[in-house]
Amino acid sequence: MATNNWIIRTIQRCDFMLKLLVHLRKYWKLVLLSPTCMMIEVGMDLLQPLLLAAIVDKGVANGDIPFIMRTGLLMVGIAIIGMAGGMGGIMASSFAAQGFGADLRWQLFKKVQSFSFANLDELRTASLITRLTNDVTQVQQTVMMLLRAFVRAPLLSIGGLVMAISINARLALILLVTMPLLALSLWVVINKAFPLFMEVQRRVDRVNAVMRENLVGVRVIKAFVRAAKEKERFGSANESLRDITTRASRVVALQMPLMMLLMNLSIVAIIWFGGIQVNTGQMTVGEVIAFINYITQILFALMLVAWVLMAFSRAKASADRINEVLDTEALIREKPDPVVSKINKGEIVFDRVSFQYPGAGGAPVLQDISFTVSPGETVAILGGTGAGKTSLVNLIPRFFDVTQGRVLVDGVDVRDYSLKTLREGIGMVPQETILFSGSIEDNIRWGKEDATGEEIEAAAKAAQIHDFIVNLPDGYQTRLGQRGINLSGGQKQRLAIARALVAKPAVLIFDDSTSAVDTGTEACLQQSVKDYLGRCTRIIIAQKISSVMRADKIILLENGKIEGIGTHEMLLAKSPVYQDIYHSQWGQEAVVSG
Ligand code: TTP
Ligand code: MG
Repeated sequence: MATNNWIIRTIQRCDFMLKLLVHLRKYWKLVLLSPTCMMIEVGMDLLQPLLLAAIVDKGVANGDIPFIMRTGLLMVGIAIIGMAGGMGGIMASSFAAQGFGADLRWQLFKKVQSFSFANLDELRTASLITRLTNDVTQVQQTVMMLLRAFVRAPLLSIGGLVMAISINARLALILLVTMPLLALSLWVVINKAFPLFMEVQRRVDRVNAVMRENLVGVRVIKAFVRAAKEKERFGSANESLRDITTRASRVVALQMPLMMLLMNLSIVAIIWFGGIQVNTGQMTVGEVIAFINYITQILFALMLVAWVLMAFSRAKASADRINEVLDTEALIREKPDPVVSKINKGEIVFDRVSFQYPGAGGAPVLQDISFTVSPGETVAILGGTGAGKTSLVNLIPRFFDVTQGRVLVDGVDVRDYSLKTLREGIGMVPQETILFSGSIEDNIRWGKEDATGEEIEAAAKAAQIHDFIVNLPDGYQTRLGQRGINLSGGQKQRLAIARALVAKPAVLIFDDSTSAVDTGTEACLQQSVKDYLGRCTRIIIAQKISSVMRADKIILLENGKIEGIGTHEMLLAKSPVYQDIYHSQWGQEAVVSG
């Protein structure tokens, strides 16, 4: 019963690997070639002791030099064939493993691309990076080892056993004692090492996590003079990794001398009993030598198994993390038969929408939101920080799905469009500006791949960034990011606006996109964007009244509920909350732009 459990547990332990090995399917030719080559190598390895025995028994015993030479040459020839087999095996298995790794990375990458925002919130970016690189490499190495050792070890041990028995079955009985002892010692070592290696992997994770946080936040760490504290944190993670690795290595190190002891004891036993048989003429000296050779090969093969099992336990942590990504279901799914018509009017309707972030408890972030934006209208969403403005607009391009109610664009539920149609029809300038490395022109063209030079310039002009760009030494070709220039917050925002403008979508959403732009520039920008876009629906999120007062309609959001809808004048007359905001900002921006 206990054995059964152990076997089941072992199979369950290996299950993670089987799931990944499916990706090897494509390389079946290499996967088959590898053991074939290996068979040649092992076969040659198994022949050598026989020839050695012949040299000793026939050549040396009779002083037959030509025989020794012939057999010696034969041994060299066999060694060369064996080497060729070995090299072929290594090459086949490493090509297969490399291909496997590349495919796995590709699968993971594709999967991540299909993730919705909620998925990405759950599996953090930094962790995904480790999974796509480090973890894949770990598994890839294990696959390579598997391809080699799992074929070599059984071949060598069974082949060795057959040869040993064929030489002298009685002497082979020694193996009956040695093998169980060896298996037992292996079992003990592996059982001790397994949990330790699991812990090693966890602590590697921990070191990675601390390091990632520090690299990402190094500026903040400096600003808050936290370097000493962070060093301490990293130091302790690093030391705990070292400690556990040392412990694991100690256990593994124990295995080698134990094996050697068993092996040497076996050799002593063979020489002892073999010697007796040589004396009585039942066995030759050469046979004893060959026998010792085979026993050594068998024991080494078993050691190889031990190594593979160790590597397996190390790869498990990585494989689990990879499987977790592959098994994650994208939370936003497209309808199998989406609506084909494109978005061109730009009408938006929120129909009794409530929304709660997946996995979040408490009150919904948005409650019972209903409003209509007619084509070509400019609607502003005003509300304090955390009111739910970003959450609200994120529902339009379906970054998240509503919990209740529905969102319609051009009269069609957003869930009925394909994501491509929907998102092509809706332009977005996100609250957090993200630009890519490359030239300024590349970054604007990002919004529309086939944009002409004029289109790019027009968009930049409308975003009030053209004058700045042409004054740069390389103009539109100026590089950003790594080894390029850095932009100020407001410059980045305007570049992101240009990127969204260039595609001229039917609906444009600006999520607090002018927060870092001064009031004067903002007023110009609003006008130029309006002129540029013509009849395009615009949704502008803002916290400043000055940014919204010219809008056709203002939606006042508070704590996820609509507090009031109307023009500036209407709200000023009726809504006490709006009046409060207005008066608190009065004398600042309100005056400047009013
Ligand atoms: P937001 O919708 O981000 O609030 P906001 O855009 O009005 O605020 P700000 O002006 O500062 O940009 O957040 C509303 C609530 O939803 C807030 O309690 C945080 C929560 N939230 C999440 O849980 N997950 C998310 O991805 C986001 C964007 C918000
Ligand atoms: Mg926001």
